[in-house]
Amino acid sequence: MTIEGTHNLWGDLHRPNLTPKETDFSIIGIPYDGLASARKGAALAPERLRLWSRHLTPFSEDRTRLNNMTVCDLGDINIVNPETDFNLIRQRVATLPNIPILLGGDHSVTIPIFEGQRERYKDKRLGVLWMDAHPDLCDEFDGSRLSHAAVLRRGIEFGIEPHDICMVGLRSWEEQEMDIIENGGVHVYTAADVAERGAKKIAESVVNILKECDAVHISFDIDCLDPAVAPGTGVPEFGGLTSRDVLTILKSMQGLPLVGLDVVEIAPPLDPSESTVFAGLKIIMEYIAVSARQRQK
Ligand SMILES: [Mn+2]
Repeated sequence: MTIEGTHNLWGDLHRPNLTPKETDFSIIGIPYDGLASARKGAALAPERLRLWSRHLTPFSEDRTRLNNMTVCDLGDINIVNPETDFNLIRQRVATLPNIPILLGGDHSVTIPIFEGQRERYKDKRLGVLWMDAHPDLCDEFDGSRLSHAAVLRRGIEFGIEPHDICMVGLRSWEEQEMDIIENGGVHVYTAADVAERGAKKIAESVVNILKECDAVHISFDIDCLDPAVAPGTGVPEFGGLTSRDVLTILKSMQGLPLVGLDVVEIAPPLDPSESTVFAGLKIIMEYIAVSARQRQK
């Protein structure tokens, strides 16, 4: 099936003739789902995200014009053996001159992303906004330390301080995660907290914590959303965030030193409507809009 776009790649923001140094964002696909524990399919996300990005308009929902923001789509990094190939991701992230937007893939690909960001901002305080139904704080899962359930645990080992981590949307737990969750100093905002206190209040609290950091990376697992709106994901968890919660939280990050985004666990084959792909695209464009608004100020 060929689908002609109504716009060009990334809602016309992609500049095929410019390098990362000359653009605001680098987009990199990582079509890998070999470390997903339940259902696979996330390897197909970069392709579908790019395809439908041609139907985006260069505007955010609040009518911020995005056309002064530029994107360099660097294509995919292919992973065959994560033990060795994850290094390609770490290296790329560590040496980029602009802001990376990475398209998973299962969440395991964020392990080398964290490692690369840690390297790039090595003398700085790197904070993380972790949007996910799951903490991914297992030491090992399914026999692997690179599992998509061990991502944030590895991140902490790379030197991200637990008190610089805000986790939003949590609602599923493993026993081996409990010590860090309860005594480790990470900031936990469950999906129930967001429903009860409201996304705005939660976002204010997150910003108050992360504004102390020199650099903030957002890791966005699509399963933080309720499966009613984003069913195309490996491990859907009932009782998630609403679309509006997510957009409110993203928009509220304005003013923070944002240095990267990954959007992971979108599994297109598990959602024939492709609403989950479109949710991912919205998150990417609204992330770009935060920078666009900042620039206009
Ligand atoms: Mn998850």
